Amino acid sequence: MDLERIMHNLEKKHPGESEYLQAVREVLESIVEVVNENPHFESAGIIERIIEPDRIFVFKVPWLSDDGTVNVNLAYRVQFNNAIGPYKGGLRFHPSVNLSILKFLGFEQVFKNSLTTLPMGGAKGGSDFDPKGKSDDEIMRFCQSFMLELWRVIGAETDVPAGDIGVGGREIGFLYGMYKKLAREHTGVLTGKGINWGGSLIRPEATGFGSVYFAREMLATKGEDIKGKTFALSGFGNVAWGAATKINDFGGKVLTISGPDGYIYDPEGISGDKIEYLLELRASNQDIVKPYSYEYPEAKFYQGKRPWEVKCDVAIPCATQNELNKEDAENLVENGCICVAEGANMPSTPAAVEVFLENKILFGPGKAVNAGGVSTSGLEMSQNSMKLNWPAEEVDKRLHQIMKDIHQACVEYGTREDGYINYVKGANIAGFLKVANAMIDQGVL
Ligand code: NDP
Ligand code: 2IT
Repeated sequence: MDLERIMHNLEKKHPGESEYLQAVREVLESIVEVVNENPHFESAGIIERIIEPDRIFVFKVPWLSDDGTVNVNLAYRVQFNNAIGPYKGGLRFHPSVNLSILKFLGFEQVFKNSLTTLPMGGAKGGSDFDPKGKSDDEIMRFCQSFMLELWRVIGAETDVPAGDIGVGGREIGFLYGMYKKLAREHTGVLTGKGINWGGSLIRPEATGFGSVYFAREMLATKGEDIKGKTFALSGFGNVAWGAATKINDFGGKVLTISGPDGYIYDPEGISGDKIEYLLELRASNQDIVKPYSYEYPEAKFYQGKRPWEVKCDVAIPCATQNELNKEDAENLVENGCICVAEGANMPSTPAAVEVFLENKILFGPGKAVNAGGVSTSGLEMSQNSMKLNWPAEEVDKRLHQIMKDIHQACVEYGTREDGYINYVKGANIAGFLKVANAMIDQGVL
């Protein structure tokens, strides 16, 4: 496989799509040997086919503010690959959303979903709409207008969206309501639904819980445990909340959380009431991080800074892509961090990943670590198909087993001769093989 030629062609076709090109290069670098050992992948054009999405829908979303102003946002659905199951992946509402970001997320989702052991293809969608500061009515009107277009191209057996940044239970409710009205059916077309109308228990917690289950498996390879360890987390959204909760359950201490404006360092640990308090702030649409330091004077707010300067045993970035750079990685390693588990999608820059691998610390890439979210979405789809609900313990048990299985796949494909587990390679190879073999079976499409 001529990696540089493939990347050169892709860059020429999609100039400036930096996140997408970054994600493709990372996967191709990991699988180059496997592709070279399997010439039938090359002769079937698997690489050229797997790096481009099947199709992309782009549409405008007009909506009315409470004061009567007309607004127009841009929205997308990237259907990347459905070789192993219906397209599946979240929707992101954030002002930074563009095609490059959604293509990178859709591409990552293909391999992540393959790792989950469940039959799901990869997709991603969203809009440059900013939910911050909007009223519930405005969010509802936006979601309804968004679904007025999207409903034509999704379906329970075709393409099943879910949440991501800026899309949680409230947004899924409004989106689902509109879909149901248009399609005249009550079906598992979205995941992350409310518990009384088709949702699964544990789905809200699943990405964070799964990330901690995965980190626990990583630590166990070194004879280490979560109990007594200190954790630096970024973000305080859905993923960080679930992770913080589970770290506390396992006896770890969460030292930091962050927002776009800075981070909080709480030397006494963020647990119990403090997590509840953050949930309250979040629900009130306020700036979520700073007020914490007023409520809990033992904590300090560091304006404009990122949590990676704090001494910790384990770091779990849970905010957004490229939020942890080379310097941050060097800081973490220097301060004795032994494990970095990516709760977010692609939060570490390529240079940061290199630092982790060179220093042989445990490094888990997002597509393995945060796969618990979409796995539990897959479990929600199973429950919808069977028209029944599993109890929380059942879902959690399955989630836990899936995370163990993903870890095992990474160990199988990523263990080097010197015994170091390269989870990046392991996850990419394991995820790739299943999709590539399915594509071979199904012919050139
Ligand atoms: P949320 O919208 O619930 O939370 C996002 C968090 O990141 C918030 O704390 C937000 O702060 C912060 N944030 C957003 N943009 C930035 C930025 N530019 N700089 C610093 N902080 C920022 O999203 P999720 O928790 O769902 O998603 C977080 C990450 O996890 C994303 O990478 C997502 O793709 C990934 N992920 C999510 C899954 C899920 O099931 N939800 C599954 C797998 C991965 P604020 O609110 O102040 O803006
Ligand atoms: O990045 C992700 O895996 C998600 N946002 C969850 C996708 C899903 O379909 O549950």
